[in-house]
Amino acid sequence: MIRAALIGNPNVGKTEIFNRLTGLSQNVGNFPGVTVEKKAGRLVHKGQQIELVDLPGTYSLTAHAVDELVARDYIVIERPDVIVDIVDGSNLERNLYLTMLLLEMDANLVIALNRWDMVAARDTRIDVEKLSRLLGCPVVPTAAITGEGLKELKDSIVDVAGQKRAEGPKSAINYGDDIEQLVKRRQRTHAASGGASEALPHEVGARPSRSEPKLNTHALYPSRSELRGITFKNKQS
Ligand SMILES: Nc1nc2c(ncn2[C@@H]2O[C@H](COP(=O)(O)OP(=O)(O)OP(=O)(O)O)[C@@H](O)[C@H]2O)c(=O)[nH]1
Ligand SMILES: [Mg+2]
Repeated sequence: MIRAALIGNPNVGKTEIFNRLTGLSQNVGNFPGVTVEKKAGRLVHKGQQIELVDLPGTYSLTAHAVDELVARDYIVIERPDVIVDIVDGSNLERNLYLTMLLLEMDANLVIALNRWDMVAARDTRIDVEKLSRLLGCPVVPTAAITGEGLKELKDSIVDVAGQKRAEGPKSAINYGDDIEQLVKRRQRTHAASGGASEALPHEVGARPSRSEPKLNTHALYPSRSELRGITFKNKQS
């Protein structure tokens, strides 16, 4: 059984995708301790049972609002095998903020680049391959309203679930020189105190490990300015 969760900003098409993937095999309840509706459903793909949860729409994972708290707790505590991050392709940069937070939490990600029908109708194109390479996870263009790309999305969920999870955090985001230097300084203090000082933001969601207090802050991922290079004007128009 693969346990997967759908996450994304509000109104990006999570429920539309959830309904299309799970059809009628859904049940509705509440997340524990809160009156936030929890929709769970099942599907079978390539002979694999997949349990899918539709998380509340959220811009962030700071847990300041109840929806953020529910989404964050689900990821940290339940640790689903795959997190499907539904990104509104017609509003890419704003949506990628949550993606960055998920990468920081070392989530096993598949990205659905939804509203692809709207992206396709514009004079801007998205370099999907480059985005996938930069983020280090599969990126699947989808149009939930037509069903386009949903088979490929299911393929990616099964593929990613089958990949062996890396031990500990595998990546961190490059925030630019100033912040990276600050983080490095904090890491040194953190290591010197035997990992006893308060947790760094990078560690939220990471499994605590006393023997390995150092964090990987190498620039495996691009800065925001680099990410801007993945959309480009369509020359034909
Ligand atoms: N054009 C287009 N519209 C879409 C697509 N996917 C979803 N929508 C529309 O976007 C609106 C929001 O879809 P939902 O599935 O309710 O979005 P959600 O992410 O579940 O929203 P919240 O649960 O409120 O966070 C609906 O009107 C959908 O019909 C898509 O791929 N293309
Ligand atoms: Mg919804």
